Amino acid sequence: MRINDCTTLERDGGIAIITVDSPPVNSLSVAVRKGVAEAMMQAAGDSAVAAVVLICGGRTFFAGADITEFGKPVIEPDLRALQQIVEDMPKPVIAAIHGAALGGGLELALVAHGRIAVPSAQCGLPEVRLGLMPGAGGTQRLPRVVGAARALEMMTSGDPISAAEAARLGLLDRIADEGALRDEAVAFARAVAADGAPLARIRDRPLVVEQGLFDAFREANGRKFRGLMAPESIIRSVEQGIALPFPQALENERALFCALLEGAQSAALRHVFFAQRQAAKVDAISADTPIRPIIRVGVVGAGTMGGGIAMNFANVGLPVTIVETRQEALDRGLRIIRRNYENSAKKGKLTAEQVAQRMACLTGSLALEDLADCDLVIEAVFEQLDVKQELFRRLDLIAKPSAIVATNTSYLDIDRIAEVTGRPENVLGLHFFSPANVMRLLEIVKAAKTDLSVLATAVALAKKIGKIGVVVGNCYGFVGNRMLAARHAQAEAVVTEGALPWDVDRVIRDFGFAMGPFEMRDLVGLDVGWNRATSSGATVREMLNEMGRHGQKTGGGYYDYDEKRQPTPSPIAEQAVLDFSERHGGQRRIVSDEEIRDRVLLAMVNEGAKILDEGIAQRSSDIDLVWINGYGWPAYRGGPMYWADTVGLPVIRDKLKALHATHGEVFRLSPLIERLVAQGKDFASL
Ligand code: T1G
Repeated sequence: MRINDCTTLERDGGIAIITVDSPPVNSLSVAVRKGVAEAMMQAAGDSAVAAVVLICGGRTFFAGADITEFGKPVIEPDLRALQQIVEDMPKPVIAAIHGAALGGGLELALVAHGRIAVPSAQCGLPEVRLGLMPGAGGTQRLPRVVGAARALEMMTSGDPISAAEAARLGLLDRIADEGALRDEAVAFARAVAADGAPLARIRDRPLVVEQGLFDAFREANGRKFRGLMAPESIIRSVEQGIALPFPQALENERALFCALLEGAQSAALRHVFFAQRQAAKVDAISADTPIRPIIRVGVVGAGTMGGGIAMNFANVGLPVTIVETRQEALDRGLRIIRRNYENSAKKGKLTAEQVAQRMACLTGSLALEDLADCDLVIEAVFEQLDVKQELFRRLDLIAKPSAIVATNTSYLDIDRIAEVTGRPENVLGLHFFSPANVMRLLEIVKAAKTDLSVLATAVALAKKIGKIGVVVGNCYGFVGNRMLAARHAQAEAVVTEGALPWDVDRVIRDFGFAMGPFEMRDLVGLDVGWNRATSSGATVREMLNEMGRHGQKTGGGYYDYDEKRQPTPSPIAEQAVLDFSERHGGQRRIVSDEEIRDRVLLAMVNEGAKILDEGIAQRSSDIDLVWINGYGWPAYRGGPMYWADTVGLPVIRDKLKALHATHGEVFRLSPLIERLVAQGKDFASL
């Protein structure tokens, strides 16, 4: 019988089967909670029912609380009330899991009296990724099943575990055959009912915790948890819960959860969660925009970028032909790829078989002609327009007519590259970030003539290879590097005026970045984009390069590095700064941390506003994703445009106007900010 729009209650002999089907992911919305509660109570009152199976339709078991309900008044029954109904049922309840039991979904399964899943299922408590923590008993029940140490790892990483691992840990009681979940769950329920044993509740299990676990865990993860509130709340909930009666431990957990829910970090991370899903929705692309099949991929260039790019496709089983001009460069590139995979295998992230499978997808060649049957060719050659144009002329003659030809350029004008081919509609930018096999961001750059089916294909391909694909327009630096240029101009300006590089890095690191602009420059290499032939000491960076100080790779740049690459401010770099200031900046002065932060971050926000106004980015949250996933903007601050909204655009406007008055044109206020303030709106309203 139908209980409500998303819940049905059926009988299979003495077994009641409650099925929830609430697309897209069976999140525990009001309707789902009401439906399951009502069905449970009917099953409880039905003397012909000996046990209950709780199962979901669609692609997954309950994927957690309904995130869209957060911040709204709670409508009963809330999740904990539903859990109480299940846990207090007078007859066994079996949770039957496929897809993923996540967050509140797993917490609901934990109050059932048994859990069965198909081999492909996953179980996890990913709340920490939303700046939250399990708020429905997860911090109290999971440790009672898998042990406190493993539970802390799962809850503070948010990583789900496989059904096999869950079964090994005792989180699952049985594994069903794929496609037989319902039948095997019914059989399991029937067996439990027939057994007639008292109904075991996880809450009644003892919790044994090794001495010193919590402080050791804090110590081991201090760097990873830096700036984040949720991990500490999770640890505290488990730690404090030990000494409390279970009901009080649940109340303590709830109080910690609510504090996070009402906090700024969770609001920002929930913004990022939805922003990631929004990014794939491109206004110009409709559901019926054709997506081209990408069966074979070609990569030109086996250097750092080309090799990393190629790995993304090999990772998902796509055959990739990598072309180089010299055998030793090709061999070196393939050797580095293999080494990367083998390092992952050493860390347990890949099996030896997976390494072999991925290497088998890669074919090296010295002939562009070997790319003739590729559906997509990506070039990652020297960042010089004439070099790329010449390559595109050749590729245009070799690649099949339907092939998409993409450039990985960071700054060059893609229209100038497309125009040398006879297929500008099949040309776009696929801007990967180094290391390309690790960084999740992919800027998908639409050139003037890029066909929409090519764009749609790139958006779908980004999801397939696990990238966060953000569609951006064709301008100098697109979105990320254009704002990076604005940031760096101010970082260098404040150093010329009186600050030192390590002052700027400290301020930016204290804001939440993993490293500051000068540390990042040393890491990437000061000589990237530097030309010895034309270098004339025109910037501190040129001065350092001319001294042979190219950053970490030469043991010194702005910082000196020891054998473990630990940085210390370099007296040589400091002298270069002072000399440069004397030549260009006049009298040095104290530059406050607040001024450094405002100038560096507001220059980025102002540039982001111009990018929006020019239509280079479709929405402000796309810009947030670019900076979080490409440049390390702290996700718990939501991204530059989200952060500006939290500061308040009127404040941003006034600060920019003041900076414009003191530092000139570079801070001229974006008209978009002026308009939004006048309308009482913010970036998110666009
Ligand atoms: N609530 C509401 N909507 C959700 C949702 C959720 N929990 N999860 C996904 N969606 C939407 C998503 O916005 C998108 O919408 C569509 O579903 C498909 O998602 C008390 C408090 C389940 C692994 O953190 O990890 O429980 O864009 O594109 O790639 O302790 O969604 O189509 O309109 O991601 O196949 C904990 C979050 C919540 C899981 C599927 N649970 N979701 O991935 O599809 S807090 C989570 C995911 C909680 C308790 C606490 C993934 C997925 P639209 P998708 P996918």
